[in-house]
Amino acid sequence: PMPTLAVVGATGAVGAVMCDLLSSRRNVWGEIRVVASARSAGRKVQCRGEELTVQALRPEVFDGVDVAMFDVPDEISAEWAPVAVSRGAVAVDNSGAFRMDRDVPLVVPEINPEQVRNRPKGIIANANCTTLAMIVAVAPLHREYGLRELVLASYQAVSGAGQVGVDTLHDQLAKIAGDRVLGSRPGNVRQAVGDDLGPFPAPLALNVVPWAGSLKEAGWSSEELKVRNESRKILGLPDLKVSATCVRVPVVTGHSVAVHAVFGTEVDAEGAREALRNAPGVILVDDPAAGEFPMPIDAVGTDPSWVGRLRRSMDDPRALDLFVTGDNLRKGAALNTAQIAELLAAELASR
Ligand code: 2RA
Repeated sequence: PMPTLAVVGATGAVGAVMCDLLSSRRNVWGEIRVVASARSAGRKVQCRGEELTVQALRPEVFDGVDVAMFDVPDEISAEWAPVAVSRGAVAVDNSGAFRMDRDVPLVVPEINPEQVRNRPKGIIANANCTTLAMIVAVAPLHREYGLRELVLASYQAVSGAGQVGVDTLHDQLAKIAGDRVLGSRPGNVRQAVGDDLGPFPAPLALNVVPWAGSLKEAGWSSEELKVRNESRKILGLPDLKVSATCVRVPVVTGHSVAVHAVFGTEVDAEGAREALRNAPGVILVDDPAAGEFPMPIDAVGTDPSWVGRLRRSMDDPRALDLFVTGDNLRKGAALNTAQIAELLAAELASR
């Protein structure tokens, strides 16, 4: 029999993309159960051409489930992933609750697929969307040259903050449309947008906001620490130097990262391009003369990390500069989770 899958958080921004993906990827699942909070129970969701009824999150919903995916906030995952495991499922968690737990592997199938089998808690974690977009492109360069340091700035889309982030940006754009004075005087965008900033600390329309997540020690944001800690864990480089500045931009979907990567050996741009051309999950889009760069408007709705603007540093023969864009809801969330779940389905099938 084909394994049974539960999708927890099926009605959220990532859950909706997950249902799309499950409808378009090679089908490895028997029954699919869609699960959400009691508030969403009874709603209908389209998946694999079937209309599925959303079930409320409760322990019994995991009975008979082989793999349970969680696309829910940290505290819901922290409570419910162990419940799913206790009912016999393997949990694949897209929240931040377990990523840095020593007994939970942090898996990116293009990079460390073997880690799925190393799951003493029955839980496998999916990385943060910003880490994922970048790491798929950085890993092949690490294999080639030996990574020592990452200095990066992100350009993160509003859907990283969920559907409420998308609604907030579109509401703000509607409020400012047509007023050609906005953006030319201090404060006038703030006035036009009003007090409702949604999940963001400042207006996103006509602006960039150098902040994502919550305040942590010494002025770092939670998002910046995630990129550092998760990159180290995924690459198996506990001492990797990472300096990240995470920035929110008025883009609906598609996180981008400008990366300065320092390696242990000298690099050459053509060799790096060749490594990226051969890397799984990467598409090289690097023809500035033709106006071809990785950009969210092109990467949205696609699977790979788009990489371009690749240059060898002018001042350090061991460093590369590059720009990466990936769909934060797909590779950054639902797709990576689906790929991990498919590795588990293959493992179950081989038993
Ligand atoms: C964001 N990385 O973009 C977060 C979501 N997980 O807000």
